Amino acid sequence: MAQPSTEELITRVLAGEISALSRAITLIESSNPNHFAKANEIINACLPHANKSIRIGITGVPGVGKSTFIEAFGKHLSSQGKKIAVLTIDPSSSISHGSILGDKTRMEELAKDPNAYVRPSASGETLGGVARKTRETIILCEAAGFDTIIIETVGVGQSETAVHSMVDFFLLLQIAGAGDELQGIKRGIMEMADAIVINKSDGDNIPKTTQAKTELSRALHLFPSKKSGWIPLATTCSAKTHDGIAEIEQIISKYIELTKSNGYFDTKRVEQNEFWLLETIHNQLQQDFYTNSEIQDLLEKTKKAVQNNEYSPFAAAQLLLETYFKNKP
Ligand SMILES: Nc1nc2c(ncn2[C@@H]2O[C@H](COP(=O)(O)OP(=O)(O)OP(=O)(O)O)[C@@H](O)[C@H]2O)c(=O)[nH]1
Ligand SMILES: [Mg+2]
Repeated sequence: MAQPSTEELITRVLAGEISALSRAITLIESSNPNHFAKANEIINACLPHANKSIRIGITGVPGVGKSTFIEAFGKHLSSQGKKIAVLTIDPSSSISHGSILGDKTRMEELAKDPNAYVRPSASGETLGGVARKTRETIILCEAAGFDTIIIETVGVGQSETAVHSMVDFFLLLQIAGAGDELQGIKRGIMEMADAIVINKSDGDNIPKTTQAKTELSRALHLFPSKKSGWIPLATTCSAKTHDGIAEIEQIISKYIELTKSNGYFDTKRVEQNEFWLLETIHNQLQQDFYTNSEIQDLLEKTKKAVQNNEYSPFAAAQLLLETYFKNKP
């Protein structure tokens, strides 16, 4: 099949055509340098049509029910005529493989929904790479008419920070009785959360989740107040029975209403754009530096010299940087 021209692809993405959207995202994800210019052209054309959605980040340790929750929440939004794009950030998926397939199967119903689009993250990438591509994918999805963007990330490592810096609302999913230790919840992640939702609040589990909600609500009040003016809250839900799902939508709506009226919503997006501008520069500079073959050789040698106390780390760094910049046009 002939490849559509970039212009045609743009027209079709803007018309909300899913196959064109998928193709454009594949161009963004491609590591083929010939695709960079095309991808950038598409992103630039989409930018004026982007920015109109609500972006929601969902995190929580493996097995907490993120995918099941997103399916329930997504169906709920879809039933009101909303258009939902679900992206996942999983920098480890190239190693663990299973996740991508797992997510697809677990969100089967949502993936079939005409109002929804489910797209797992690019595999075989560093977090920096995945994050940049996801940011750009958000733009394309918004331009294609999706009004709610949901980003799922595994609750381990640095990926929450990356997701937090690309969403409006950050939701932490937990289960009751596992203990913070077990759930790998670092204080930093709790502080980032705009809401903590205790999932699996069904059957015999309800008393435990209700108690966890009370304890968490108390703990959340001890956290420093947020720039958004929003006080994070704890609630319960069951992704299985859909109990509490509608309430979570209301919580998010209230947050959006508050932050749009006090200006924080726009300020945060401006700050996020600045963050990604600098982040991309840092990433590319680093990559260019460390993949330079002369630098790679010299770095090995200087590492040894530093180990043997022949060079101070600072003098060695200086030497490396001077060598790097000398060869730049
Ligand atoms: N009882 C009950 N089980 C649930 C609920 N939500 C999810 N589960 C089950 O918990 C298991 C894990 O759910 P997933 O949605 O795959 O969890 P996840 O957080 O996306 O997991 P990873 O993608 O591996 O990080 C599945 O067996 C679900 O059926 C719930 O609300 N109640
Ligand atoms: Mg999942």
